Amino acid sequence: MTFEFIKVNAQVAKHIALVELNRPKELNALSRQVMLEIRDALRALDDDDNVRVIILTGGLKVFAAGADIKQMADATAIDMLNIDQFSTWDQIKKTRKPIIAAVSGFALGGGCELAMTCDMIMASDTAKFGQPEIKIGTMPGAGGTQRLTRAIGKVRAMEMVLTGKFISAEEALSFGLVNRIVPAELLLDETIKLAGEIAKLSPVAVKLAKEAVNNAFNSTLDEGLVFERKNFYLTFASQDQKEGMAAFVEKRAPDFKGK
Ligand code: DAK
Repeated sequence: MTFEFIKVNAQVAKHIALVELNRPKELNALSRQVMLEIRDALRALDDDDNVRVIILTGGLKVFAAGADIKQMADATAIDMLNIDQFSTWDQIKKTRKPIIAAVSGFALGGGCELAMTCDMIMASDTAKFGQPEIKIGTMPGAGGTQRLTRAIGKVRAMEMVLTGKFISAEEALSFGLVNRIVPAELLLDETIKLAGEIAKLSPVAVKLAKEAVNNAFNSTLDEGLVFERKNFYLTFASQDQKEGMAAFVEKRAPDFKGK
């Protein structure tokens, strides 16, 4: 897969794909083209049976400084409506395999929203998160008011969204926005390690479990429990469940095939 503004390595490690934003001069600003490329890459990787986990990163200097302000500056509301960028963002949410964001440097505006749309966030010690749209006369438009609030709670989200202030990696960790902090030079290795733990497991169970966790945001507890139960039953239709339990009983390592 070759793109202009992202680099894709479908096997950066066994069953692990890496998608790296590559628009350094603009601090990885998320232009329409960048978002379309991310959409296309994720679609292809979701369909690739050799890939079990996807890592999304901006490299060590910056994750992404937000949507491309220069591209948006003169747009009308109807331009925004007609461009319908949300369908590209929705693809990220629709990806069935786990996506781990590896964030170093700024993750601002759409960049913070992009990281939050992923399933987990690994942060380097230089990571900075923010929703600064308010400072340029607008507000978050790709989930910032919703996902951030769910992740860190109302008063903290309110302060970030209403003032535009950035938070450090340490604050992000203590607020529950990121999984962990690692030194910048170890970010990719540590993220691959986390991805590797998941990639060893049953891809069927992983997909169903991801879907069930995400469903917690869209349902009441009782609805979520029913959804979870159905996905749990479904794992028993997989060869992977038979293999996993047989391997436990036979005291050997399981060999999951994703069937
Ligand atoms: N867009 C375009 N260019 C950007 C950019 C951005 N978001 N951020 C930085 N750049 C460009 C700068 O213009 C500069 O370009 P040149 O002047 O060299 O041509 C270059 O990157 C380097 O930036 P700086 O010189 O400013 O670098 P500094 O280290 O001094 O400052 C900074 C770094 C990240 C603090 C600063 O660049 C900054 O404040 N950037 C803007 C951050 C921001 O406000 N982000 C939120 C943008 S609004 C939607 C989905 C999502 C969104 C909206 C709609 N739909 C689905 C419809 C999201 C909206 C946003 O994210």
